[in-house]
Amino acid sequence: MNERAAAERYIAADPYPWPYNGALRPDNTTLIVIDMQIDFCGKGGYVDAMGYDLSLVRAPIEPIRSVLGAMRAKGYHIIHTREGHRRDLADLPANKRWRSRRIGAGIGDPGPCGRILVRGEPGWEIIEDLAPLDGEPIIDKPGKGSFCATDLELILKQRGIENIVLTGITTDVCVHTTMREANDRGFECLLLEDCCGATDYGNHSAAVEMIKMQGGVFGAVATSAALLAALP
Ligand code: C5J
Repeated sequence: MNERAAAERYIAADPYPWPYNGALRPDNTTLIVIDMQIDFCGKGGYVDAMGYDLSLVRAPIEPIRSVLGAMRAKGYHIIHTREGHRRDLADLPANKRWRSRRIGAGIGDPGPCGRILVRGEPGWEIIEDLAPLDGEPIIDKPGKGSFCATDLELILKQRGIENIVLTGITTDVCVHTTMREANDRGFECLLLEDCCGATDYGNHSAAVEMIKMQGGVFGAVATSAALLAALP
């Protein structure tokens, strides 16, 4: 085995072993935990107010906890995101507010966990089980994608990150939008399917499947077990 081959490391993934070039290292790889907030998976939050089954969006909590623990222990970068709006709602598009009110979960309106999806409110907080540690960047985003109107790309570039492991909720909305944004910027992306969840199981499955088309059009898909097995 030559030196280069010896240094290569891959995670068993579909449709190709990830990352494409075998350059999986703590210094160039980040885990991103997307929107694991009370509003998206807690009782009385935004998703609950819309009437969706919370068990689907809570299913990834334990798998994410395992991956987070392992990647922290190995010194990988860890980044968290939160979806939410300024308290004066200056960054809330009128159509987003209108649609949310139409389904009975008006963004900015009062609910059991405070004003829905508003920064600083109890429902906007990341759940305790997955609380960020000091030094782990938290990206506050007004939209679905983590790159839109945030400093995420600058932080990734400053840290020399090439590979992104995506986890969080919801698979078909914020996780997928972030994966697409990252992929278009040249980042090598992996989605951990059991570490994601959606408000509808069919949408979760479809979102996972579409990543694998065209040879991995947005990157690759693996399980938390495959990632844990690949960490040295
Ligand atoms: C949604 C998200 N579904 N975090 N946000 O509105 O996926």
